[in-house]
Amino acid sequence: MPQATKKPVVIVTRKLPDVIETRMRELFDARLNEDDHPMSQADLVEAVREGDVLVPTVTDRIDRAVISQAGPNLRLIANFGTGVDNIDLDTARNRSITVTNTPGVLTEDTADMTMALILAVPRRLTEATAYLKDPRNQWAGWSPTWMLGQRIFGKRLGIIGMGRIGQAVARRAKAFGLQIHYHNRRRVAEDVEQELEATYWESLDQMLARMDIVSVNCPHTPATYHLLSARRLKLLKPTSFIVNTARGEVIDENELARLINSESIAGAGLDVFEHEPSINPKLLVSERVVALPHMGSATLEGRVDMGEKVIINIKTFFDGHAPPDRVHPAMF
Ligand code: 8YV
Repeated sequence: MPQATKKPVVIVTRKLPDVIETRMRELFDARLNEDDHPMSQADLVEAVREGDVLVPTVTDRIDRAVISQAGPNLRLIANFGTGVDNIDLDTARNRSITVTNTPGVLTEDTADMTMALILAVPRRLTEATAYLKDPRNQWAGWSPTWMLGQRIFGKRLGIIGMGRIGQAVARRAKAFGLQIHYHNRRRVAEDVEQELEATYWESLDQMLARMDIVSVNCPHTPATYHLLSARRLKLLKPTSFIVNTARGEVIDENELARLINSESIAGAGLDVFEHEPSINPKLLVSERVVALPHMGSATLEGRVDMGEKVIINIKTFFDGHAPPDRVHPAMF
């Protein structure tokens, strides 16, 4: 453990909210990214060679090649984000580097965005707005048969991943009259199931074939990579919609694009993509896809809360305690 008197060198890979950066400057020897340029793999290697702590985000690939070049002082990777699929946890553990994340504080914002997509796709919100704003169009006025979408109330929502965010989505969806179904590694506690009136499906395949809307809310791990594979996507009803605010890698994106364009799936609301920032162009051109640039947790309050969690994790670690949001590789 470094001397208590020496401020730890904390290298932050992206620009964070001002209030967080100010506090980091006070507490740590903070090296900040003023102009928010994404760091290259070479920059990241340089950072782990010099720092006591690295604070990466989802845009940084902290893989084996980076971690294995870490200097002797690097003791902590304090991720600014909940998902840790950007970090090679096994290599970090082998090098005795602690990894922390920021769970809990982005649950409600991400669930709001999920709900927004659950409403936006079947009710054709972005398609209708784009129509009105396009100067080539002249709206002829209301019509009883124009821009019809699908009713939300009474439909079946299948949530994949019933953790904090999945449950927060279920609470909202229930209030909109959706019937809640879910698939999870483990069945959730009985009182939670009762509160949400949720039906558990041990078989993801069976659930998929019966849902009207499917929402992906599980982390990306080796076990969930392409969980919605080409085979499973084909189980969906042609009238069904998919929403993903978790990680693009959980869905076979090429196959999803193909099935949407061939009208084998009714549409998708996507906040995340398999090869961010690249997006399959077939998804972008489809009227039946609502695409967002990974902004599920993009509220000012959420980003400040995430920054505070990062600070608490670093501070506790250097005060000699176990940081509250320590990530154990077995959890993922
Ligand atoms: C964050 C997220 O914006 O926390 C996560 O896992 O997906 C996002 O909401 C991002 O990860 C920040 O690094």
